[in-house]
Amino acid sequence: MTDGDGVIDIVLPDASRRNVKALTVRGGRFVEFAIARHATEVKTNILAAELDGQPGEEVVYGLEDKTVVVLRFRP
Ligand SMILES: [Ca+2]
Repeated sequence: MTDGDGVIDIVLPDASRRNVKALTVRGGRFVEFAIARHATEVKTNILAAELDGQPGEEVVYGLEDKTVVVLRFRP
């Protein structure tokens, strides 16, 4: 995923699958810059795609309770 700053970021669930973390690389290290906390587990793959026509990809995934989540990141 890219939020438009030119650095490729990583979005992934944590071990509980209820929190989705966004990581970027700064100074040669992974740095967590955002977290989305949910009451139920992430059930689907996590996809990055351009959805809104604004700079930076959006991230889409589904939860166990059938909620579809769209995250927007801005640099
Ligand atoms: Ca976008």
